[in-house]
Amino acid sequence: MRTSSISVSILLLTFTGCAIVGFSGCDNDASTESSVPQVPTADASNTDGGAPDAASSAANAGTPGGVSDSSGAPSAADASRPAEQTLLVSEPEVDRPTGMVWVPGGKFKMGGPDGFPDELPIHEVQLDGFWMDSTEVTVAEFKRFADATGYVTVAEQKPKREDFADQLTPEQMAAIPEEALVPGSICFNPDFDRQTFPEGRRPTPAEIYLVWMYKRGANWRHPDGPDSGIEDRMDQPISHVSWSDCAAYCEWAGKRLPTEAEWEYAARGGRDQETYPWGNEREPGGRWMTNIWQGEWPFKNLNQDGHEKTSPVASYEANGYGLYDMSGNVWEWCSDWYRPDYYENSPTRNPFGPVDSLDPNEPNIPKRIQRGGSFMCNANYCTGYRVAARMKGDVMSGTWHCGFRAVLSSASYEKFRQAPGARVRSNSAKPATVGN
Ligand SMILES: [Ca+2]
Ligand SMILES: [Ca+2]
Repeated sequence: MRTSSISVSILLLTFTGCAIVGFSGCDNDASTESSVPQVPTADASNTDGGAPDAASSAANAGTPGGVSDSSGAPSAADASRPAEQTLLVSEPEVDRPTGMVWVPGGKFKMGGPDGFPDELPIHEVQLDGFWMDSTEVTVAEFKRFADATGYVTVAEQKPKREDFADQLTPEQMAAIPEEALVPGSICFNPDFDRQTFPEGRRPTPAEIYLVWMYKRGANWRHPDGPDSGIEDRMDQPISHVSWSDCAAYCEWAGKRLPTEAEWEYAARGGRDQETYPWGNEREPGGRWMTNIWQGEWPFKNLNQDGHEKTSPVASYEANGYGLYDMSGNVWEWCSDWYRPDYYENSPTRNPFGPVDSLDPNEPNIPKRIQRGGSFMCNANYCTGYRVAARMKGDVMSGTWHCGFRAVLSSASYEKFRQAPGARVRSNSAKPATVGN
């Protein structure tokens, strides 16, 4: 059952030609930062290197907007290491979860100087080590989950008029045309009006709507619409999944979504304040290192990297931690709520994000963090493929260019082993054991 709006603005724009509130497919607007009020978080006083209190950390991953909480967000167990303990660096001596790599604990400088205002201030973060999926979750892996559980994603369900109650007035809700209330998801609109879309300057958030459309029948089984399928995409990343869809997968797999800090730390691959997972040069030696958009977005995709849409995961080199596609291919959901001012208040150790969400462009829509950019990102607009770049999305909306990968804390290893979808490496010579 839907519990919140799905991409209400794109849906209404598609069916009525009128957008009421916005969508954040790729709208990181640098001009919004100065108007953001400075609201302290529950962990604002915890900037001395101590671990956040477990209870408050769990609460920090809380759920405004009526979105059900689940394993998408870190649990109290994940934050149970007291401040006086040294950071967990080395991988525990247990059977490694299948498809995951160990990201050793440590400290790093989070944020970057060359992007948007919400990437500042650069601040030190200390993290305990964790396992992370080496690739984005694939269509095949998500299908294994859906086949085992019968799970139905948000995009596969018919929206109801009352789903929009938090974002629209009663009059606006009543004006939604019946034909708009069909299952679907957000896709690129190749027929956008090229005469009205700006060239040579950054489009406004409202203008960005023009290049997206709510496509009926689009979902993870039909990524480009009802006439498309997944038979030839099993090794490609899942897309059209909402945050809650990802959380449901994580619950089944015994994992959780990464915090934003974990995601950026992992993406950096051990490099200090470099722009990309592989260094500072986007195309070293003229070689494309990731699946993004070449040419001027959204007019012309020159397709120089060989992939116009999603590419099979691990088509490009891994970073220093053995992680693939941390830049490009699809955006990846994180557990944190989005606030542009969070870095001013972030605790130092194992930050779990703010207690609530605020996108100044769309303050009524609860949004979670997305990271890493996608095949739709390019140099003349969002540059979301930089490791410091931040994005946010309506928690109940999937899109054709956002997926996810999961992580696992050492403290949750025993719970993981008991999860119905858990898998550990099959080549282990050791008997199955659980963490200490
Ligand atoms: Ca590409
Ligand atoms: Ca990615």
